[in-house]
Formats: sequence, structure tokens, C-alpha cells
Amino acid sequence: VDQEIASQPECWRRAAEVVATGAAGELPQAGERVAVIGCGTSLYIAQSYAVLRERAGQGETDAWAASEFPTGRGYDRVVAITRSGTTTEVLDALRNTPARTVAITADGTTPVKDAADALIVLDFADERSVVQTRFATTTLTLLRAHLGDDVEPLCAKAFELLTQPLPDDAVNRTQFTFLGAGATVGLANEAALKLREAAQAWTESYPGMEYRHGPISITDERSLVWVFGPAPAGLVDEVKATGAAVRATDNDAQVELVLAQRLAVELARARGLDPDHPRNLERSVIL
Ligand code: F1P
Repeated sequence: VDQEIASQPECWRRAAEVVATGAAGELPQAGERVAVIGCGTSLYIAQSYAVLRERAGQGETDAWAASEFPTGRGYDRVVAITRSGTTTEVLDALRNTPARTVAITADGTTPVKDAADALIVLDFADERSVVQTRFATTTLTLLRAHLGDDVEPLCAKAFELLTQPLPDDAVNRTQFTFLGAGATVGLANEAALKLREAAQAWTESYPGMEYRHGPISITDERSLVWVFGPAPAGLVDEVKATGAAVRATDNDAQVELVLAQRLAVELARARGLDPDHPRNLERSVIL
């Protein structure tokens, strides 16, 4: 997983090339009503992209856990994210929707190739670790590049964070809460999932404003509260008053996620766990 984490800036550049060369032509057109579906990590990337696309004025965009996808709803296009291309709920949703479908996957030889109308294969971002890191962020980069985002500054910042120290004393904390807003909520969810999967850590994630409505009660001096994207006014002071450590920066949340991935790995090793093979989890969940 270390190498997979470290190779992210390079993979992001390649994703931008995929878009530049027109190979992502099946991604949604402006004005289409779009659903983005996935499970676990792939769902959280879908959540982030849905907000980005809608805020970019490209059209109504909803993210769904594939298991909850209302197949009868009138979407113009469904975008499925699935590294393995074998996840049962994703395949079922693709087979049952009347909408035009495109799947983003790491392996174009799996059942998703028949379930989706079109495929975008990011094989260069595939992974050996069960825990997803670079496939997820490379998919998000592809989608962001398609919306017109400049990928290069993200790569440069990610390179920096690959060697930066982890947040102070983070490895010794016992509770981790990730907060986001808008497009960063999905990334906060993904960071929390990384620590859960790799390190069996107690993690939570919320929209920053929602966290104030109850979840802050679990925060104390053993917690690290990590804000992805701009912090809502007053939040950092409220968290500090609990005694928790807070990390809030101006960094793009996708780049902060890289640091959170590194924390997940370090935390796993500090706890004597193998970050590549989480308890009770396989590369693909097939039901
Ligand atoms: C997604 C998934 C992840 C999980 C783990 C295994 O599958 O189940 O949610 O965290 O990494 O894969 P996929 O549909 O993207 O292959």
C-alpha cells in the first residue's frame, strides 16, 4: 500500500491525460441528470463528484450507495465506480436501470464490461492492497479533470504531503473524526473508512455543521478532529474547547486524503496490523 499511496500524483497525471485525449467521452454531458453509484470507497468518491458536478453547473447529480439506487428514477446517465468490476450491488444497479451507463473500473475484463454500456478502464491505478487508495483518488481526478479542474497543482501538493510529518501525536489518538462540507463530505467519509479498514480505528465522519448537532459529544482530549476543506466559522474553537487536537488547513481535501491514508497505514502498523489485509474484508464484496 505504501507504493500505491506514493504513486498517486503520477496516476493523477495519467488520469488527466485520459481526459485530454478524449478517452473519457462517455462521462456525463452538461445538462444531463446524472446518478453516480458505488459501494464503500467508491460511494464516497461518488458523493464528492456529485457535489462538484452540480456546483459546476453541469446538471442535477445524485450519489447513491449502489444497494439503495432507485432504478426507476429518470436519470439520463448512471456513472458507476467500481475498482474490481465485480461488486454485486453495482452490477445489479447497472443491469436494472434504463439509463445510459458508464463504469469506471481498474479491470476491463470483469463482469462490469457486460453490465455497463461503456467502460473507462484505469488499469494503471489498480491496486494489490484490499484497501483502496490510488484507484479512488485517480477516479476522482479523472472526474475533476473532466469538469475542467487543473490537476497539476493537486499533484504538486500531494508530492509535498507524501513526505510531510503526520499530524502531531496522531498515531497515539484513540478516536478520529473527519469533517467536510459540500464536495469534501465524501472525502471525509473516505478518510474515516481508511482508518477503520486499515487500523480498526474508531472513526466518525460528518458534514461539519451536522457534527455540532450531537456528534461533538463523543469528542475529548483523546480525539483528533480533522477538517477537510474550509472549516465552518467557530468550529475549530468549539473543538479545541473539548481538549481534542484539530487539523484544519487550506489544502485541497483530495490532497489531505493522501495524508489521512498515510496515517491509516502508520496507525495500523503501530497497532501490529497489516494495513493491506483488513479483518473481514476482501478486495471485492460479492453477495
Ligand atoms: C468497493 C470495496 C470498497 C472496500 C474495499 C473493497 O469495491 O468494497 O468499498 O472499501 O476496498 O472494495 P469496488 O466496487 O470499488 O471494487
